[in-house]
Amino acid sequence: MTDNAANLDLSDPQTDPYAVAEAAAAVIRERTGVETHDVALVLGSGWGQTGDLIGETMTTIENTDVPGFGKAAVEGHSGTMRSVAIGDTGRRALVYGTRTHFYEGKGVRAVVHGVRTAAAAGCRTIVLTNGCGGLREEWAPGTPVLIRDHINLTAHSPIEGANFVDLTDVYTPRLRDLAREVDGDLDEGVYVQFRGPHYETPAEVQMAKVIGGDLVGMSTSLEAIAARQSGLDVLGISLVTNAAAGISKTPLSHEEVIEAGKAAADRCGRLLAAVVAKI
Ligand code: 8IG
Repeated sequence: MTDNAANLDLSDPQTDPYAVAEAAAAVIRERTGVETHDVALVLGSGWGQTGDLIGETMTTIENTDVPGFGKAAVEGHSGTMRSVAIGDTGRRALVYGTRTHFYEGKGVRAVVHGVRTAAAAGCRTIVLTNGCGGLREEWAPGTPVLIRDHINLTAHSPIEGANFVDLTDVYTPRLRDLAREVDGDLDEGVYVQFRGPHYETPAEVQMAKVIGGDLVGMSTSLEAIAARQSGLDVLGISLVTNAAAGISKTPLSHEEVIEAGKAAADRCGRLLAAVVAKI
């Protein structure tokens, strides 16, 4: 291995994660032939098909071909990223078919690498989607909800060193307004990120409710923090794929999550496509 290759290993504390993001962005530029991507999207559980409605896929890249990216760890996620032409706007979206979750144990740098790569590739905005548990009974499985704010219960931060990033408006108000222009029925909620990979106990779900949460999941918050540090505007949208534990009477299953995603694909796909066209 050359020194250069060793420097691109995100799990090595000596590695500069921003250098890896620059290297990843260079591969994306080379493979797509596009100098600048404008918007990045992370497609979480249940959002897999929705990327297709944004526009024409111009290039598909295997994650394993890009420095710092690994294989997909979860069934229903795909290990590729795509460069999508946004309608006929001349703008490009960088669409990640999967994400690295904190519970995979690869470290926070790996979790936020896609965000930093998006910024290095020129994106000014990132759309973070996820599948999650809902705490409000009126949110039936398959309901998309805008993330208004988050509570990060991972006890970790993607920020390194004494960098006091302001998180007053993590989820850009203007982008939430824009999403509501597209779909006036969209509710907003506070997303609580747990470490996972187990789902919460009913007591933990009640705790999330008491501290101000509306949605429980295993992603997004750490990515949103890194996005703000990189100067990206953030739109967060959760798809409630199940009622959180103890909120409904049936136990949670990964199959239920996949099914709710398929059922909601149409509404979510149209929402994403319309929002991305307006960003
Ligand atoms: I999909 O109920 C999905 N992801 N923590 N809790 C947590 N993560 C989730 C849930 C849930 N559903």
